[in-house]
Amino acid sequence: MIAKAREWLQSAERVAVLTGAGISAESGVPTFRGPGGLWRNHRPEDLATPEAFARDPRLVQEWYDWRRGLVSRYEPNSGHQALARLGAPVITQNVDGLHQRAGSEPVLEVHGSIGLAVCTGCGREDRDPRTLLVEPCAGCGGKLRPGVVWFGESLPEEVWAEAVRISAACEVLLVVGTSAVVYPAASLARLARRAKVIEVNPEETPLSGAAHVSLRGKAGEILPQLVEG
Ligand code: BV8
Ligand code: ZN
Repeated sequence: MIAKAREWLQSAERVAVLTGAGISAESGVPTFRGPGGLWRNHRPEDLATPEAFARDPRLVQEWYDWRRGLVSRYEPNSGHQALARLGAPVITQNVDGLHQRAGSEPVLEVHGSIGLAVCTGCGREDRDPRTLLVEPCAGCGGKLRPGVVWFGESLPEEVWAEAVRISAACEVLLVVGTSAVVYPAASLARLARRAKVIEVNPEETPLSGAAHVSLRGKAGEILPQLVEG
């Protein structure tokens, strides 16, 4: 199975990668729906929404400040590094920036970036990791929010359009570490009509049946075997 998947990756002209929280699990980042999927006693679906921010902005800002602090301490793992060596475009649902730090290029962050702070008052954007969302905007005193896509919010248009274009054009789509339940990101694998789909995940997902090869295992162990060098 791995030999066949490696052969497809080696011989394809156009490869694309789609990743989810599972690829960052071995870096220590809790996944959303796994056993460690509770983020400091909060379910992401409860706090990663505009309604939660409207209801209790400080709770949501503190939760993201806590996550931003965590993410700054994580390192890319051997799975991120193997994908950087592969050199294919990475479409990621993750907001932790680990693909970029491993050297992947381009990285399409369809759910935004937790490293970005955006002012809901004047729209000012700030990538300084020391910025605290609980502090008012330095420019206008407005409330800061994380530059991520919340549930019920639409995805960044240009990034999404590019992700759709790359998925539809690729010959091999490598899907790593996603439970494939969040839409529209999960629909990208179905958009890759002409592609051979290789899934890497320790568990079965709704995508496993449609994948041409579904490799049961951890990204940090399997990806280095798939990517030579
Ligand atoms: C939108 C950023 C509309 C924030 C996130 C009912 C049915 C279908 C859809 C919906 C529905 N009700 C609502 C919806 C839409 C909703 C949705 O899909 N909900 C789901 C929960 C049903 N989607 C939205 O709201 C999207 N927007 O639809 O807007 C619209 C349209 C037009 C105009 C206006 C509005 C926005 C979705 C984005 C939400 N933001 N994150 C933040 O991070 O705080 S989503 C969040 O979950 C993450 O970003 C992640 O992307 C996403 C999915 O999680 P995964 O990445 O897959 O991670 P998960 O923990 O689930 O799975 C981990 C996997 O890794 C597992 O399979 C595990 O086995 C595996 N794994 C574990 N260890 C390893 C491993 N794999 C490899 N190696 C390992 N070591
Ligand atoms: Zn402002």
